[in-house]
Amino acid sequence: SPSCGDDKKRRVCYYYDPGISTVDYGEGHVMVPHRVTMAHNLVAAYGMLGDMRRLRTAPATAAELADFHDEGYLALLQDLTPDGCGGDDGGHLREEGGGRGVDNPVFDRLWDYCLRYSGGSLAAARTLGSGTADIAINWSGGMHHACRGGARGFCYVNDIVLAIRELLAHFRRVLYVDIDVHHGDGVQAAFEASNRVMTVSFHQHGGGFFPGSGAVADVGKKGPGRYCALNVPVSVGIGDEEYHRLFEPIMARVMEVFQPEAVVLQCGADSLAGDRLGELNLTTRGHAQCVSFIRSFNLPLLLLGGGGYTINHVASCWCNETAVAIGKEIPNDIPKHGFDVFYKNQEYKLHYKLETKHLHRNRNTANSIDGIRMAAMENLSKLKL
Ligand code: ZL4
Ligand code: CA
Ligand code: ZN
Repeated sequence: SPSCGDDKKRRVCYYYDPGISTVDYGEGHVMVPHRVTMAHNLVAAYGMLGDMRRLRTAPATAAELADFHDEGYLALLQDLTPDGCGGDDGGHLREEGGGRGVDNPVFDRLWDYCLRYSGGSLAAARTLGSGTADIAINWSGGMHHACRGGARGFCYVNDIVLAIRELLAHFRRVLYVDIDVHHGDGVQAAFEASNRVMTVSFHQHGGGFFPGSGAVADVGKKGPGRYCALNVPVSVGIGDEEYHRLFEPIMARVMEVFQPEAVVLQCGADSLAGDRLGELNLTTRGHAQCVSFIRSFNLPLLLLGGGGYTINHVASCWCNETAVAIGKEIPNDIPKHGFDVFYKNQEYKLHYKLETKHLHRNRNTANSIDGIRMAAMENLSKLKL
């Protein structure tokens, strides 16, 4: 079956900065920036680089980051060193709200890493704004938890907020869709007061799962931006079919009522089955179906990465979604490309299969899915622009 919703080609612009490939969050940390390089190597091995435009990506500047972030926080971030200067508790960055944790370590070249992944998302947004591409891709972006004044959930700079603010200079209304397994809290918070940005997050919710916000009743603060935040919480073990019984009708209605002029899709791959952190059961096809469904609306589209902690799955997922963006069929057999060893335990197939014992028992029911869909539709019916 085809991996994309329609055969029509799109002009795709692809941003990859090799400077992120050796960034290391530290011993044993679950976030591995090298997964983006793995995805890139797969994209190249499948011969897709010739199907996309590639522009030189300059790292962002501190001034560009200051468009959203607090100057004091940026000064701290820029001066941090792994030895602890400017840090707080032996090499970890204080979270906004005062929490201290191992989630946001201070590592070598942290500032440079932030400038590079943000530079990619900003360049991608500018290309869409100029109208010279239909789809722009930056798999190293999608850091949806970062706050104005602090790091949170492995995210230091919120490249998504920066990219959306750039898009707002060109488009009347921007839709943000987040299929990462975690709630897109940082992006929601940044635009809660605005009716020019609608944020929609699908996420695992309940049982203390991070960050804990994003109940279906969470529709944003009182004011003009109310109901421009939509949350679709699901329980452990949801699979493709049930996910799309939510995703497609809800997103079709969002398109009708919000009428966006551009869309940002955060493609966090931690919603895939077998992720180290997420506990959902999506396949690479089910995940990519979100991309092809959003693509079918034919609006300027920014595709970003995000979470994803079983790195061979992440690379397979984003490589396949690059093919979906282009509108190209690619074979399931991973080409020999010198990095094949990473894909041995998925038998060198792009669309990996997991044994049932590696899946999470589905805690969603037909009734719970219908209930969430109806509650989300009810929230959407209250959106008046
Ligand atoms: C780790 O193994 O739920 C960090 C983080 C580092 C290495 C060694 C330390 C071991 C899992 C996570 C101790 C780990 C304890 N190391 C982590 C409340 C928490 C405090 C920290 O996909 N402990 C915090 C953040 C979430 C919490 C998820 C998702 C980002 C995104 C977009 C962010 N934080 C409890 C957890 C490990 C680690 C192993 C970890 N952290 C799992 N979940 C969290 O949405 C990019
Ligand atoms: Ca999400
Ligand atoms: Zn995540």
